[in-house]
Amino acid sequence: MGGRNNNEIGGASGDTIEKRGHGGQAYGKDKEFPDSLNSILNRQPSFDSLCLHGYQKSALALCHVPHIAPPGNEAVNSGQYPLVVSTWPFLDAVRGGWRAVDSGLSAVDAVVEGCSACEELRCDGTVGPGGSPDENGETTIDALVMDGVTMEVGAVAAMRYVKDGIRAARLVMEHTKHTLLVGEQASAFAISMGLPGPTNLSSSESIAKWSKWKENSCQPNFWKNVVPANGCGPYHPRDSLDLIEGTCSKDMETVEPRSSLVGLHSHDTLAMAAIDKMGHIAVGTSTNGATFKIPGRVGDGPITGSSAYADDEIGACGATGDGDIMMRFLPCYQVVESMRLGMEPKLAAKDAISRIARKFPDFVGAVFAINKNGVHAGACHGWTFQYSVKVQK
Ligand code: SD4
Repeated sequence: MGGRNNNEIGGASGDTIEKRGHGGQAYGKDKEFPDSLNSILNRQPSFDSLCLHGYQKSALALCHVPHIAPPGNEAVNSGQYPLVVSTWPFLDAVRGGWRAVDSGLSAVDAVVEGCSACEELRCDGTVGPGGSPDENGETTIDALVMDGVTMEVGAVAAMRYVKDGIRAARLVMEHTKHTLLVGEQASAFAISMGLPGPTNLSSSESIAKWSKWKENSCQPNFWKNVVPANGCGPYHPRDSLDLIEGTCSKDMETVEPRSSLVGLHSHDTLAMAAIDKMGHIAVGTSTNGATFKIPGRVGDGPITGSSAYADDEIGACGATGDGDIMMRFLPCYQVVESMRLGMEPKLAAKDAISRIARKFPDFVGAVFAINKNGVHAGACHGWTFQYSVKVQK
């Protein structure tokens, strides 16, 4: 899954692709969709207002993100709720969230149900158990939930042995005065509060992936300025004198572009936002984080304002991409605060991404933005991005 190459989402470079999921009818500039995308979109013909919005990497440094509102589809982007949005074509997650809001449950319930559906399905092999292994071959979970009514947040990071990331995050939010629990203590907390575990989060797929990476001399990896530069650890800081004298040439590291570490198929985050029937907003995230991360690494997934942010007064944002870079900029906080100052979602999304791209031109990432009326947009840098939206027909 993931569907992030140009072939999968259709051809017109730099144009937004939007498609209703009924009858295989394509709107907008891109009339033809490849079978892979059509089969996803047509799987549930009753979801005729579940849309995928695709933003393609362009030759420009910043993705070119026009939005084409096809005839008859204006309502989708002109503001409407209830509404559920997620990064990527995580359609089952969106359906899970939609069922909750549609039956009158809260926005928090919706993001928890939606993210949980993806964890159970192990979406993309990067959410829930059995996904992206770290350097030790272990799968861990980062997750967050935020209630835009109360501004309460619960999150877990680098959580081991418990597969239900978003439910653990909700337990933190609802049963503690903390915001973020980490590692084995987060697992112990989740289990003590009734979630199943301890569970081995590895799968045959994650172990196979890890073994292949080991065979490839542990490349690519997230180390820098260490020896050995191009092999497996244990690693040691490279002597700074060596650097000055240039005597390190025999162990010179190949500088990997960031996109080879976090790019196309190495990791994804499910970030989801929901507006319920009362107009209340919540966001949730769940991810295994970066594949082959250094054990102990926490990405942007459980960081408030980075992977997601919600404020009932304004709207919400969800993010995906190179969390190590993105968490330095709190792009989702930026998006919501820009909207507070009057920016439309589209401009706020573009602005947040371009702030990062100016400092890190090779970063890979994307955000979606929604305002409290349900107007939505996305922006990306360095890859092709799609987000999924479900509103009432
Ligand atoms: C991370 N941002 O841990 C997450 C992973 C991700 O698209 O979003 N990938 O860095």
